[in-house]
Amino acid sequence: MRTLVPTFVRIALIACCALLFQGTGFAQSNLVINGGFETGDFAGWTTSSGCSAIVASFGEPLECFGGFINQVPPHSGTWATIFPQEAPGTISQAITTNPRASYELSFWLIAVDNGFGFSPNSFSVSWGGATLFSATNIVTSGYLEFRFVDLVPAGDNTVLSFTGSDTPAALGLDDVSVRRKRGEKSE
Ligand SMILES: [Ca+2]
Repeated sequence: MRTLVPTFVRIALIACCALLFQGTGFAQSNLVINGGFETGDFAGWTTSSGCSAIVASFGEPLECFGGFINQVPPHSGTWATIFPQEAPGTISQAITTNPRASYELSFWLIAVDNGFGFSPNSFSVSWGGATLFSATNIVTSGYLEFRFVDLVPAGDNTVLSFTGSDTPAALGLDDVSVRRKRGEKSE
């Protein structure tokens, strides 16, 4: 279930929907803690992946990963999460959710080849244990936005989880947001 959409279509959709959201009051606060990783670490997130998932800044050495210079830029700010190893890394966060509401998830993903090629790599995202998107050998020329709407929560908490691997270079993940849709019944 890929949601890759040409850039011009995305821009048009975002412009269109930004106006709609403005009109309907859709935009709610981001429920993800440290969704842009700007603490410089995994504050708010859970990970046990060692060097398979790292919060990194562009051009800095990865002490956790042999001192290689990080070639993955952030989407915004200074920091992003990278998945630089053949062994998959996973990060997750339990989002406080209202069982009667619905939610929108957005994040940005990039594949960097460092001159060594993109493949093999893998990436997946799950919401409440259900896989929303999974792909291998992803190729990008820059950050792509992924957006999932009308997500049903698993309960009072819904676990959002990302898993990535990249053998020749790295995948980058940044600006993760989960927003509640306005208009549902209050609890
Ligand atoms: Ca960031």
